Amino acid sequence: MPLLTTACPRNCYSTCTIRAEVEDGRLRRILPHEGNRATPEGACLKGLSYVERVVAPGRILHPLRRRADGSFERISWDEALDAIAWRLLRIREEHGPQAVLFYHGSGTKGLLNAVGPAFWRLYGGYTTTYGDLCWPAGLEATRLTLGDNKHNAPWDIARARLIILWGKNPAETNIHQMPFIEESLRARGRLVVIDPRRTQTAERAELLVQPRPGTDGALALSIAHVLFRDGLVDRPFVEAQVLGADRYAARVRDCTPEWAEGITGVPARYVERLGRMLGETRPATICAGYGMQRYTTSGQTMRAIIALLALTGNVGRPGAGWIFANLQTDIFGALRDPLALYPPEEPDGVARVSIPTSVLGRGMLETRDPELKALWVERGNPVTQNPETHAVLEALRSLELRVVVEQFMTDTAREADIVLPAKTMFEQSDVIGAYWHSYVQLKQKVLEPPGEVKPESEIYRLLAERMGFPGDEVAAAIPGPTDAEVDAWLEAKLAPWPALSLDRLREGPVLVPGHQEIAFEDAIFPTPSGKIELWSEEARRRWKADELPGWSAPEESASRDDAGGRYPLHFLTPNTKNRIHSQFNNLEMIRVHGDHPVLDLSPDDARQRGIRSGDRVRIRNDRGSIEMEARIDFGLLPGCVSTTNGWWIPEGGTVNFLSKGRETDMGHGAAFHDNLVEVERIG
Ligand SMILES: Nc1nc2c(c(=O)[nH]1)N[C@H]1C(S)=C(S)[C@@H](COP(=O)(O)OP(=O)(O)OC[C@H]3O[C@@H](n4cnc5c(=O)[nH]c(N)nc54)[C@H](O)[C@@H]3O)O[C@H]1N2
Ligand SMILES: Nc1nc2c(c(=O)[nH]1)N[C@H]1C(S)=C(S)[C@@H](COP(=O)(O)OP(=O)(O)OC[C@H]3O[C@@H](n4cnc5c(=O)[nH]c(N)nc54)[C@H](O)[C@@H]3O)O[C@H]1N2
Ligand SMILES: [Mo]
Repeated sequence: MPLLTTACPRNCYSTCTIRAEVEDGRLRRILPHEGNRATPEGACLKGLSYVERVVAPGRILHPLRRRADGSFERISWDEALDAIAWRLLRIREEHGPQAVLFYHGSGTKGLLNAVGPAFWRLYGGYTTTYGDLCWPAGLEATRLTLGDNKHNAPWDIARARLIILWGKNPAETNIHQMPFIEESLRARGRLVVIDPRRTQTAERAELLVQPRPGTDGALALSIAHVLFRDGLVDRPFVEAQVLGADRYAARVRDCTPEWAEGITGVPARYVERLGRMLGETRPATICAGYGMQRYTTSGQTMRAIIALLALTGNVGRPGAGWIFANLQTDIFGALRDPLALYPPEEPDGVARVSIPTSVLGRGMLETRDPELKALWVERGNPVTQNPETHAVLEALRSLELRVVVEQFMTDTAREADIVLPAKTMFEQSDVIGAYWHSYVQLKQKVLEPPGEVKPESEIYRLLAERMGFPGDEVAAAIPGPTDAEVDAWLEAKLAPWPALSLDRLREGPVLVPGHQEIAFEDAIFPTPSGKIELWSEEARRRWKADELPGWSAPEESASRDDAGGRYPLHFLTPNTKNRIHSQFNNLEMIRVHGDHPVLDLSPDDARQRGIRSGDRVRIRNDRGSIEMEARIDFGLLPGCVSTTNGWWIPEGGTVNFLSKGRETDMGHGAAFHDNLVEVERIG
């Protein structure tokens, strides 16, 4: 049976290389591909479930139009495209092209994602979003400190003698990292996890440190205090490579472990122990997750954590370093584009970037001159995944035209006037990068799209024709519908890199040309000073932040108590093993592992509220409320409650009804983990 090499383009660290077994036009099995040294085990359960996902009963296979009663009816492509083209032309004439908002989420990676913006530029301009829901505070903190976002190859962590997983839960979110961590443990490496939850990852650690959410900056400053106080700083390294260490020593002089205990709740003796471990164990790797950098002060927090590696000489060496995001495959620019860090600057001046994605709902409602009239959504589920679901729904419902390109009837698709059926990863070829390993991959087409499904590139082409865009400009920007035309478009993008031909990529993943296995081993730090910057003037200039890393309480945190104690619980909404955000939960293969949302509470918090496992509870704050089943979690830090993000509204548990749209201190990220709630039993 034919086995075709392809790769999983989900927004996930692993970006696995896989083999697809196809028989009679059907996807039969997903098998491993050992050509990718980072993911030789093959796909996770989600990846295996693609055999169900591509043919799942709820898959949208035809264009749909909303009826007056809110239900949907099947329409033809001609009807759908005519209706959209006509309304888009009228909106442009009456209000200008920028009355249309083009929104994309992170549903799939690939170079072809660039055809959306290309279409809207041909339309004459559009409004779009800037920033990102996911990782920008950490990206920016890393760029300010080290000059670039890259890290050692995934397998290098096996050489670490000390690994600190700081707010990262790879046993669920990056399962392919765990075998390399195990390898380090087998060679007597040490593992520390810092997380308010006792996660599956923490089960492997010798030490679990549980800070109050949003207080990691204070913990890091205090560890630096111990390093300076006890002479554990790598002086020769710091003198040669680090800017601002002396000023930082002065900054942390009063940040004693007792001071940190008062803020973080972490016993002072643990802070001492962490300081000694970091100061005395070489090489050390700190791997930070993305969950912890979605607070209003997390840019500064991340800078304080990276500083610990600079002070101990753990940069540019095997088994050492800062693992956050490895953007070495970002050679096309476009690879990073879907996750843009800054407001994209449009050289031709046609797009108007006006809405931070972290405040999507309110941003849309407040947009003037022109007001928004239409919305196009692809690869995203903003109703479920963006902060302030109430505001996002209100904003969507205020529009004249909503088009959503989707595979399934998500909360966002259900709000649409017209739903267009989206391809899956198996139904069109594309080239993808990654953000953990450094392989460039061909996500190969292995199936014909089912029903009347069309890839976005074809949808845009058909619309462009109807709307009378200049044919030559369309042909230059958007590939034609045949497989050969798509391949030629991709081949042209790859042309500057002879090592990356499509033929070569068809065989398997290719390490990006110029790949650095040990990041910064050349001691080249592209910062303004050419050194690792603990003192960053750019941090002040660009973000009005202190030049040095520091700590202040997040805007919404129990220690500030702005809500007068009405909302004493930190609401954690982490990711979970068997979904990617709001995807996969509609599949039988996934639902057998959990088909309803559950709220974890510590025994103390539950007892105080008369709650027992299995009770129904309401989680609420001034922004909203949701209801679900309670479960006692003996590993959870008291003062925190936790449920996974990504449940659709009809399932209950859409966590962003309670979150607030706010920007992080750096990078235009979403600080929606600044989120306090109260919980009560309702049955
Ligand atoms: N299976 C699966 N894998 C995924 C994803 C998925 O949805 N499912 N999503 C992908 C994406 S887009 C992302 S962004 C990554 C995210 O990957 P991770 O960062 O690993 O995931 P999260 O669950 O968001 O956060 C990790 C941990 O941070 C902890 N945390 C929260 N607040 C704090 C804090 O203030 N301090 C500390 N120290 N810890 C804190 C949470 O309790 C959680 O256990 O995973 C990627 N991989
Ligand atoms: N409260 C809370 N909210 C969060 C988070 C959190 O930790 N807590 N995490 C945040 C993070 S890290 C992220 S990255 C975001 C993710 O936010 P999103 O990217 O909006 O979330 P997904 O649920 O992955 O939705 C992607 C959608 O794209 C669709 N899709 C997949 N492939 C294609 C395709 O080829 N074409 C089209 N048209 N559609 C496709 C899928 O069916 C799915 O509905 O969520 C954020 N929201
Ligand atoms: Mo993310």
